[in-house]
Amino acid sequence: MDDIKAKALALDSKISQSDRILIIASTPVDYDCMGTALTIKWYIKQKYNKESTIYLFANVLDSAKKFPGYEGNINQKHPDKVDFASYDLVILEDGNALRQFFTAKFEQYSALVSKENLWSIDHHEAGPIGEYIPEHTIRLKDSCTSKIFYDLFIKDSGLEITTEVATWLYMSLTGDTGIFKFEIYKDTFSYAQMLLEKGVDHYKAVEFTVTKEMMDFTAWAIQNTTYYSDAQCSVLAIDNKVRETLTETFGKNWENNSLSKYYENIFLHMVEGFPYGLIFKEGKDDGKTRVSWRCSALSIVEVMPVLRRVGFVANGHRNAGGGIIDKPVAEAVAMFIKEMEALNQDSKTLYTNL
Ligand SMILES: [Mn+2]
Repeated sequence: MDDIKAKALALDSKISQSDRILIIASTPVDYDCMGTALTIKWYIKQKYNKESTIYLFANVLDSAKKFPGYEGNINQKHPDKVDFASYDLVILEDGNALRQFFTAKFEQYSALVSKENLWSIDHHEAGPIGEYIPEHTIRLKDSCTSKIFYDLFIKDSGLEITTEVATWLYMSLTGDTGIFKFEIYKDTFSYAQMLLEKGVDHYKAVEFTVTKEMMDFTAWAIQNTTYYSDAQCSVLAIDNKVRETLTETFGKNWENNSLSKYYENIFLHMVEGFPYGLIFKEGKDDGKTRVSWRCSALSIVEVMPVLRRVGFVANGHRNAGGGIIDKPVAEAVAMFIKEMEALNQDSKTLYTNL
């Protein structure tokens, strides 16, 4: 913790010395990366009276663009259009891999920022960024990245957060905890209480509805899920043939609309006996397979190391994350399931029975 505080002080002093500051929000875009970016920008303005720029290099859903403060503050860019070397401070927030900030061509783009000028704030498991810039990585296990920023930078700064800032922080928190379902720590509720006292409207902040299309997709996905009992996994596998069916049913844009989000929220790891839920999807043109997973907080096996063992590059939290492998879907699923079955044979069960 002292080490973390020392790093926070060092970043604060870097902010005070910098004139061109860039904040990059992580991919996939969510309330936490947006709320954190806006809060950092607000802090830099309030404390140092300096402007800063927020970029993200990812698809942003229309629903995400409704995040308060998005318009006019958060800019969707192509990294080719950014003069990375012209910034004297670049802050990466809410992700542990360079790929989440600098796209698949992260080696090319991240090389344009000197390590001296690159900082990271994050609440995920340890990842490549921690190895790349260990002295500049502020990483703690907590509910969301914006809370880490609040605790280390704002809380004792004397700055008074407005209702708008509190709303960003609250939406970050409720977004990343699934409205207080997971990633709960001893101080999560006192923090939420403090934000409510700043005037946050809870119901507005957590308002969430699903489009009919997303609900239809959810029904399709549940029906097309495969259950692997011995591996205690449920798997939705989307290869290029399935993709064609989906395009016929839901139109060309089904992928950009992130139709699987609601399936992820309500289904993955919820079926008794299947505490590990995964979606494997083959890339349209590259033949690579992407995976995303959710598992029960009572699960015993950590999915990320298992995925890495079978060849995935995987990142995220213990109980939710994503990865990629240069293999077709069927092969990737088979390798993963085999590994999980072997673990189950050793331990008889892969989760804590209540
Ligand atoms: Mn987060």
